[in-house]
Amino acid sequence: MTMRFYMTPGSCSTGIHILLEECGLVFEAHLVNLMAGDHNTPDYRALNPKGTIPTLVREDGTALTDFLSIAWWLARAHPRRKLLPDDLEGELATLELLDLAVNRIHGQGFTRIFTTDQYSSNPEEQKAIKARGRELVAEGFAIAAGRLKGRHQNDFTIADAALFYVEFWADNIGIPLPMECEAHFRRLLRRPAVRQVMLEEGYASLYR
Ligand SMILES: N[C@@H](CCC(=O)N[C@@H](CS)C(=O)NCC(=O)O)C(=O)O
Repeated sequence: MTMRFYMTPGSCSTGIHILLEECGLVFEAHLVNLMAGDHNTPDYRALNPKGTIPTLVREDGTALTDFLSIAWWLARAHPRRKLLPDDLEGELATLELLDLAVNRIHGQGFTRIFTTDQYSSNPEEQKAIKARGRELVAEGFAIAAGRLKGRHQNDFTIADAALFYVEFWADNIGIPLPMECEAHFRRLLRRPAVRQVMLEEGYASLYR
């Protein structure tokens, strides 16, 4: 069976979309409209009980339901694409950066900014929650900038795809990126797989 990729344009699934393109894989893209609540339907919940995207249903019918495990599986299942370094230290550095982007910058920072009402319905509290989100995002990018220093310019691992989607969000809502992250974002925008994904997800006109 063809792989099925459940995604929402411009969301965290964009990072996985890039990795699927980098691997040159054939898959069916299934759009999940979060605003319409597609992720809460019984059919979707049967695939991914957390009701989140991305979800990847593999050729054997088994589903992976979070960014980290999908990215890790793609890298391990397609070793020739070199999406993970061969050495242990390189692998650990990738895991750290992946965690920073997905769990901290996205999970703790952007989640407070984009889904503030999940934290409080009080407008005054919401202001403070959004401000804390921006602080966490800025701190996270400062750490990421330090990790990017001294890396080989052509390196592209699963962590780069994760850092890309949070940089993309920052760029879209006007959060300034540290110099190293800005350069990283611009460099990735030139990769053919990233250009393809931007085109397919409807963002090509923003990044020519
Ligand atoms: N840590 C999860 C985060 C996934 C996530 O939060 N995705 C968001 C979109 S960027 C989502 O599905 N939101 C809908 C919801 O949580 O109700 C992962 O790595 O997959």
